[in-house]
Amino acid sequence: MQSAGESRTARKVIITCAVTGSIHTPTMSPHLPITPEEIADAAVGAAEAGAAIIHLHARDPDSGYPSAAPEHFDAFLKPIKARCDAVLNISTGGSSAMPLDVRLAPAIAARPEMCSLNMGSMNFGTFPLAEKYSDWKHNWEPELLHATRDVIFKNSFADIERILDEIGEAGGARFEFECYDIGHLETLAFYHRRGRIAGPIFLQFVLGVLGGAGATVENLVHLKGCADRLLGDAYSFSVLGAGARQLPIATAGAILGGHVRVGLEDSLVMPAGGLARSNAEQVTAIRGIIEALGMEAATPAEARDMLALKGVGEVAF
Ligand code: KMH
Ligand code: ZN
Repeated sequence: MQSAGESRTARKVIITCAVTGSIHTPTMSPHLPITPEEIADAAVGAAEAGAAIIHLHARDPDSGYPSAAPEHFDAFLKPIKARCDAVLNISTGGSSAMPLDVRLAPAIAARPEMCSLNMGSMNFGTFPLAEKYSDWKHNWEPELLHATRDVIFKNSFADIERILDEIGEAGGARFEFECYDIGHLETLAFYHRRGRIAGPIFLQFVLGVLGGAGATVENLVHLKGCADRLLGDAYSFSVLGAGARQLPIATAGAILGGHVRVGLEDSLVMPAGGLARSNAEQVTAIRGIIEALGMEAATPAEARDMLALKGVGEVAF
């Protein structure tokens, strides 16, 4: 047993902050970053609050519509890189409505250190969000949400292999492997067994998306048990809970030995109620919990080391 005064090394927890995403729409929160300046400020604020990784999507600056146009990414990638040393992780998920070529264009152009990789096709229902609002800022918002009743978020085996080849092998990026259910873990393990995915694997458990596993501690414990059996010590994991259970589920992830993801992409609110006023507010909250549990937020340099990233000198922005 550790005695009083005995020194110990705190476990380092990587905080990822996903600052805007493609699920939430401008009507839902005035704090959702839309323009390149807002996205850059949100990213830098999150990094200053303790996020080591910033997960990035872009938006059309005029309408707020989710965008994967390389020029919309260009408008904030360099400015963020100039202002902080966080790892910049470019989404390859884009939005479920985008074809794969469109989704991959910004990551192919920017050659980032890290990208998301969604490990299976699925329903990705955001249409229940539309029931909460009536006075929309833009007509596209309810249309996009309702369209998810009949859209498959397509991530076929061929799509996954293309991302592994073009963005991993050729571009030098490593991945945030987004797994929403048990089948996605089986697919990840399949490619690991085949030698297509080298360790260290960074697995993101995505809980709470309609169409995937719900945001419960029971689901997280079960999924982690499956991942342990399938991947052994080849992986570390992070946890995101979509919606109001973001912080409790991230806390459970930290307690179970994992890393955490927060940000307005995944939840617009704070656990005590009310809108989060910034991404940094959510980072500060989870960082406080991590520190209260005797752990520490990993720095970007520590995250780069843990995840074997190629380094910021190797990106194309
Ligand atoms: N918005 C998350 C639930 C991606 O960017 O590749 C899923 C996500 C997908 O982060
Ligand atoms: Zn994302």
